[in-house]
Amino acid sequence: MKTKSILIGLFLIISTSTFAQIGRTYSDGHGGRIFFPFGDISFADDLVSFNKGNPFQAEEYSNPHKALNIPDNDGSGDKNSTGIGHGGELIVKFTDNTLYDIDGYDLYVFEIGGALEPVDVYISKNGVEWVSVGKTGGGFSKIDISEYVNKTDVFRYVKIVDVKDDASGEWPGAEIDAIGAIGSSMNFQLNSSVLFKSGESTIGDDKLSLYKIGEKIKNIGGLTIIEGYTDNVGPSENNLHLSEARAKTIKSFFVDSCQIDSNLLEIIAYGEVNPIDDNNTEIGRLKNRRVEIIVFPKSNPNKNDVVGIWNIESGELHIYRYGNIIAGWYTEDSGEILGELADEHTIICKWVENGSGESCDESINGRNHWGRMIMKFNDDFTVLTTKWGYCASEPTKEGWNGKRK
Ligand SMILES: [Ca+2]
Ligand SMILES: [Ca+2]
Ligand SMILES: [Ca+2]
Repeated sequence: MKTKSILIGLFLIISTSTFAQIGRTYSDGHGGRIFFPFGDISFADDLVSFNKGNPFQAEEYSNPHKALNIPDNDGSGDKNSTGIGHGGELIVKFTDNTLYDIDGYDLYVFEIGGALEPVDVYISKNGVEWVSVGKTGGGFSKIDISEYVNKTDVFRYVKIVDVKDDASGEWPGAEIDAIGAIGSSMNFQLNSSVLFKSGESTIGDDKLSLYKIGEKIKNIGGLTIIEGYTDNVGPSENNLHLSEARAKTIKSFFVDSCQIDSNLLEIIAYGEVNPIDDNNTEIGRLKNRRVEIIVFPKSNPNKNDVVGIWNIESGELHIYRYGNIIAGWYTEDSGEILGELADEHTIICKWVENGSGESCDESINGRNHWGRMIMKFNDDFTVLTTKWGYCASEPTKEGWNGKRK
């Protein structure tokens, strides 16, 4: 009985708060799916610039905004991608996340089309100085930035340059659907005018946004960097000190008012460098006076684990894990698994797919076929048994079981 109420409690948490932001897998366009620990926020958000190549595709297939946000090319005639053209250059920016080096691959370029034209990839902290991190192409779109960067560096910009491959076929140049950071932090940008009085470093009355961010930091549980920035009015030395004092104040708030471990909070004072807008205008200066908070996920990889490939009756099930976040996919009907680790041997999740015996009124990730599921693993993680249901009903059906591949 006690177990049941705990399970119901977890379902409520999953269905109301975490689905929008927990990790999930996305179709790689070639029959598999790629796991992004932070889900939808992991992808590039803003267009910085686009220089079309020559020749380039028809205007309607060269809209650079189609390379932003989550991968959404569904293989139909409507191209949700950007044909950058021969030698074309696309620069995008992450705003609610940043890219950093994790173990393994860090960056994924979703390129579509049969030819998979190669592109050179560069990353930057500030949009000015660029680091070359290699090339994608030939069906290989993952990039590991580890040999080019320091472990602690965070990057906000990605530049993609088409390498003018001769064998690019009917459509010249690479077609980019999305650009995502597998190694992704979660970022918050707070305007100093909301947090502080002009020129001061004490927090004003409106603390709600800080409390909310504090909650997220506690849920995510990893290292958090608090960055202070100012505009360029006044001596740069003063601006540096002000940005440092403000970052320290935010850190103290998280420690004292949100009970966050101070060892997990670092501050960096930037002063007037790395402006995000024009310091020659009032609105630009307002935007540049800011605090940025970068939250890294806490990773706890575990050898004996639910993570891996499982043979189930209808094909394969792939399970990924980041902390207690569980995401996966299965080969049948392009299925997705979204959930959390309830204990070492139990996953509470939802399955989501293109077709099933019942269609639900509500949709998840744009799909109406889904249901609740509980996965149980045996002691040595070799056998998986599940209970599942349709839509929001109790997961009581049996028979979707598996063995580790
Ligand atoms: Ca993003
Ligand atoms: Ca890496
Ligand atoms: Ca797209």
